[in-house]
Amino acid sequence: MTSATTASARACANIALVKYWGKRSGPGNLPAEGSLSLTLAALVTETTVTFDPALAVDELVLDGEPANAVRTTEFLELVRSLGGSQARARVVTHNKFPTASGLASSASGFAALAVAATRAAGVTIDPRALTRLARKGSGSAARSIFGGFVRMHAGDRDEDAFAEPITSPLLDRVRMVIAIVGGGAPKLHGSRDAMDHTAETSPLYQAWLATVPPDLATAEAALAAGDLEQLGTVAEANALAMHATTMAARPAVIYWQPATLALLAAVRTLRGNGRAAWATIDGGPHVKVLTNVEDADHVARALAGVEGVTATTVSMPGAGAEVIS
Ligand code: 2P0
Repeated sequence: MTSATTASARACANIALVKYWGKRSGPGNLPAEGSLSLTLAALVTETTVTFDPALAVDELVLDGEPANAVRTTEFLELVRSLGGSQARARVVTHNKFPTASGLASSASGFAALAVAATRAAGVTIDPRALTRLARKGSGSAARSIFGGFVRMHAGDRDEDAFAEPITSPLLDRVRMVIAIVGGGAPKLHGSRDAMDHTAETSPLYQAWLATVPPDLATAEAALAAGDLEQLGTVAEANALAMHATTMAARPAVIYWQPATLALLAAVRTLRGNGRAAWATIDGGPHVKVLTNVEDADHVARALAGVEGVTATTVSMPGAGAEVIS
């Protein structure tokens, strides 16, 4: 019997500026359209994977507690199919987030798992293939393989549905303020089920899909030109279109709380006062605000004063997923 092999990895979550919301049918967790994101230094997951011939089943420990390993095992089966270790694995993962709820932990989680598991299994894999592997764990995880601005391609086939980094003069200047909306309500709708439900029942879904390619083109042009206003404007509009689509699903999927709307109003006020501030919202009530290094602290203070906001964090762009031991 061979001995246990282990590796640890760190990955940052990412926030989409042009959202992924809807899958193509069939295997491989293929997105219906592309997406574009910013990886964030403030949202870090660290994961250690140990392939151990003494284990009978895969085990998952999430933030110190034993957790359901079904999705982890599905993912580890993909790693084992790449020809490295065939042993079961113990996965110990920790989200080092300022708060635990609804902050893209599946993106950082599956990116860190992809890096740690392939390394621990002894599988050699190039970065693009690693993004495709991470995508099969969670669509947004493909983007967390890279730091900074990242473009996910929907492609026509499995091989074409990968993520790649995008260079931009904005990378040094951009910041994201994360405003956490409290209330303690657990997330009502997991993203995976909610996007399938939206695709099946929302009369706005086809219009949403038609919105994404031109929004991607606008966002990429803004990144190339270093135009934060253009990037922020399209990001806010794209997020609101995604949420309009989910709200029109039957029955509706509504992620917002009263503080979410209050934050959107505060962001408009900040812009009216000449500040750089554009909002985006994911599968939860929190609001993330794209801003620049000059305005980040002012924006964070303003958002902290909105009723219902329990915490704010200013994040720099984060690095790509990497092995840490
Ligand atoms: C995104 N979200 O682009 C969008 C916007 C949430 C809102 O990707 O089913 O957990 O695992 O592929 O990646 C969340 O969905 O979905 C997500 P799966 P995932 O960031």
